[in-house]
Amino acid sequence: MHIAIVDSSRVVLKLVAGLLEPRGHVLELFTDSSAALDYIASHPSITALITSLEVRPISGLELCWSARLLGDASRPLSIIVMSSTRCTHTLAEALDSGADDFIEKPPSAEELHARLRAAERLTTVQSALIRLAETDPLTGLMNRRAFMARAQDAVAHADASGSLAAILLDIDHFKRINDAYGHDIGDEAIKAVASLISGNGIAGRLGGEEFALLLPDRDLAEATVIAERLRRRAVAVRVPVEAGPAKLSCSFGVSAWRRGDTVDGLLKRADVALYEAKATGRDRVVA
Ligand code: GH3
Ligand code: MG
Ligand code: MG
Ligand code: MG
Repeated sequence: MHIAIVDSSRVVLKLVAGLLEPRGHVLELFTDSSAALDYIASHPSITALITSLEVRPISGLELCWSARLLGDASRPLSIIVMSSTRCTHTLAEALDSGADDFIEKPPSAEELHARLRAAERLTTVQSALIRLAETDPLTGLMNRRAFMARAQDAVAHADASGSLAAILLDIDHFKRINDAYGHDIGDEAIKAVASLISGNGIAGRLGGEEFALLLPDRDLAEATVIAERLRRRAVAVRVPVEAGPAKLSCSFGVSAWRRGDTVDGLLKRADVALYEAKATGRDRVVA
């Protein structure tokens, strides 16, 4: 595990590190609790925090609380509090502040390893649940909720980088594919389109046979070129069915981020463009 360890004493840090390093854990040691919090906030690979309660400048309890709030439910992080007192009030306070577990200081090797194994079980389950909650089961793409969350980040990033483009696409006359070949072949068509767009940017399935693609650092012209390439590749898709391969096409709406834009604003313009692509004959890109 990638673990942050916080204690005001370098001697304690060294001792704990000496127990964990031989087990292959990657450690970040901090005497400053505020530096530890900054590090954890910017490094999602940290999945465990071991902290003493007696730390500065922010107290151990406050560190637990703040670390717990990072990314709320979408951030797997096991928090283990170390304290030289075994007072039940302190223990309860630590757990109420967001800690998952408590260990006496200095910890014994056996207990520390066992507590970390328990922590790892917890974060593994949590990561699996998060993946399930964010993934569209049919295509493996992000589902709408996960896509919208990522889109918020992408828009925030665009504020600094200056460019971001969005593509919305929808399979044309998809109902006819379902009607002609059945729902299972419809599903295969959806999967084929998903695999066309995955790897091109931040890709999500917004629902049914509608997908979204965010292209960080791309402008409208570049995104239009990408959409046009995807359109041609969609037309070349052949879903194998008994009655001859099923063909499909998609319509595309493209928009570019403008300063002050929200996710809704950006996607709304792509949606208007997509609507126009549908209204003017389908199998086309409108920017
Ligand atoms: P348009 O060109 O205007 O987009 O026409 P369309 O027929 O593609 O669009 P419409 O939105 O009217 O129909 C979408 C259909 O997609 C309706 C619904 O039954 C079907 N659908 C939605 N989700 C799934 C799915 O997961 N699998 C399959 N096979 N069909 C789905
Ligand atoms: Mg439709
Ligand atoms: Mg459609
Ligand atoms: Mg649709």
